[in-house]
Amino acid sequence: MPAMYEHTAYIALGSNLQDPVLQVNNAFDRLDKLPKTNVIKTSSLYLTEPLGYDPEQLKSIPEFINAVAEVSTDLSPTELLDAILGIENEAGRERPYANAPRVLDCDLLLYDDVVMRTEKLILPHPRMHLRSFVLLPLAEIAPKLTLPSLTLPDGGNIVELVQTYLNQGIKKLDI
Ligand code: PH2
Ligand code: MG
Ligand code: MG
Repeated sequence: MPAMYEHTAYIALGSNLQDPVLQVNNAFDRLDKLPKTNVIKTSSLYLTEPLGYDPEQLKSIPEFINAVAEVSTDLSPTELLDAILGIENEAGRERPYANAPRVLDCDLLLYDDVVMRTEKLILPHPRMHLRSFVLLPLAEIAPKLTLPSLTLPDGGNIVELVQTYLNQGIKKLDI
């Protein structure tokens, strides 16, 4: 699908509850149905080990399905954020504690070259460059992407960045 709108944004999707493959595929559909927004590209789905939990917690955290979508949009960054939080809520997202297992997490990674830091939204996403479950699917659909260097330790090209994290457990699914 060609870009129909002014702006390009990348959104990371993650799920580790209630049929994660279905949840992520549904999220692709919901993104495409947002006003003034079209999905341009979707990555493969990746089965990923939970990252950022202590060893005791890990025993009770299911593996994730992660993916990234590129969208073309005329929504502003905050409008797009509100829209994707709406998609999380429709999927039945609950937040009992930080990083709790979730039916759907939608994180706005990048919006054009916008660099911003408000209470509600930080762009680029402040942890995206540390996470294979974001970088690998992003590199798959946007290998030429260069991240706004201001916020990154080493800036640079997404494909180079991803090499650092290939030891984080991640497996591309053939579906
Ligand atoms: N999301 C987190 C914390 N850890 N690990 C994986 N593998 N995938 C995620 O989406 C994920 C995570 C917080 O949002
Ligand atoms: Mg997240
Ligand atoms: Mg989130």
